[in-house]
Amino acid sequence: MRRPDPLPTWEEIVALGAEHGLTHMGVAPADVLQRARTALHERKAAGLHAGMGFTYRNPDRSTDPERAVAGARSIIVAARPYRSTDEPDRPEGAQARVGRYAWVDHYAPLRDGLRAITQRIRHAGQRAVLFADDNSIVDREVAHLAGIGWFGKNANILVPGAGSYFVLGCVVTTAEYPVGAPLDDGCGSCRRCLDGCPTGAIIAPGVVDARRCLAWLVQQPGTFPVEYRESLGDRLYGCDDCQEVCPPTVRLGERHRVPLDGDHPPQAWVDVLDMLDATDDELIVRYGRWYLADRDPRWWRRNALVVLGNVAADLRGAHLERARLTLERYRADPDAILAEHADWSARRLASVTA
Ligand code: B12
Ligand code: SF4
Ligand code: SF4
Repeated sequence: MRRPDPLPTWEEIVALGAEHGLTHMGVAPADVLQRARTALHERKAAGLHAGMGFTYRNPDRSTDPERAVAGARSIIVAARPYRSTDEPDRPEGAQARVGRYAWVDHYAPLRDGLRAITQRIRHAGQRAVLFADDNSIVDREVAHLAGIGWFGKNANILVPGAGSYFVLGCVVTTAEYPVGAPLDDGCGSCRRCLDGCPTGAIIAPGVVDARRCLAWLVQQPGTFPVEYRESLGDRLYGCDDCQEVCPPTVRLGERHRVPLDGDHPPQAWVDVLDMLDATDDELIVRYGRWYLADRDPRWWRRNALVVLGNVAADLRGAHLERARLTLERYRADPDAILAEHADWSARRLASVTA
């Protein structure tokens, strides 16, 4: 039988992570995440989770590292930047905007880096399991405890000197590494994110009401709330407003940019008329790595119809004609939800072009 390797030092772990683009790393203690557990229970009871599953499905599990890895002693946390070196220009036509984190798959390279660390620790005879955007652990709380960044009032983790355009992941392990300490608040008296959220979803510093948050409303199944349809503007998937107004993120994020590598071309803009003409199979091929409630592309079409209602008035000539025909076609769709959204958009277009 192979003898275990020596446990990699913390410096070796950091170097291994850096090889994979993990620019900031730290260690959190493998204790119950008590603050996050309380917040999940309280916000769920108050309805702020808007029916979301994810970490809310079982708060006692998603806040207990011991249930993720028996005998866990440390949580190695890593951040990988996703602000890109290229900023694709908005093409012509009925274009919808995609949140930066979803332009390409940034979680795949994050997981590659975490996997390399996991394997190195396992070769030393310790247990280690990676989690990134997984329902088993609350990523931001462990990043906060590891001292990777501070909790911004927009609820994102802000890396000092770099801002919040980072995806987060961790390795829960039985190996022991020296733990970090939470950082001091870096927001000060700023409150731009609270004031800049288009729907007022940040109801208190660090507290998002998902019932109003566009990032959740585009993901949830069912009817898009009428009161937030105009606020959706041209967003199809994700919302970056509370980060786009954040001074440290906008200014300092310049220093951490990554090239847009991925299996697909970057999807910063989507032509909603093309989207509304596509088949289910075509949509799954193009956007299948995005979260999709019920695995049903009708929710992407629903979002595309609302965006079309919001952007169609700026279209001209053949684009405008195609938008009108598309909305008329969907108004007669046998899917009552799509027909209702098309009707809303057609009426909005008629009212602003009258
Ligand atoms: C559910 C979820 C969502 C939901 C709910 C978001 C939310 N704020 O909870 C929705 C769909 C809305 C969402 C949106 C987004 N998400 Co999201 N999401 C998650 C997920 C799956 C769970 C988050 C969770 O458990 N929330 C529960 C509540 C309790 O947590 P919280 O709001 O962070 O609460 C803490 C603070 O309130 C803090 N706190 C307590 N007291 C105080 C007081 C003050 C003054 C402050 C400032 C804070 C504070 O302590 C609480 C407990 O930790 C994680 C992945 C994961 N497994 O963790 C990704 C994750 C949080 N999402 C992420 C991203 C990138 C986004 C978006 C930017 C995507 C986009 N462009 O659309 C937006 C940002 C919206 C926002 N402002 O939060 C990243 C965040 C990266 C980062 N740098 O912080 C994560 C970590 C995914 C990942 N692994 O990279 N998301
Ligand atoms: S993601 Fe958009 S809607 Fe949600 S809190 Fe941030 S700015 Fe508001
Ligand atoms: S906009 Fe201001 S208050 Fe909000 S997270 Fe950024 S620095 Fe903090």
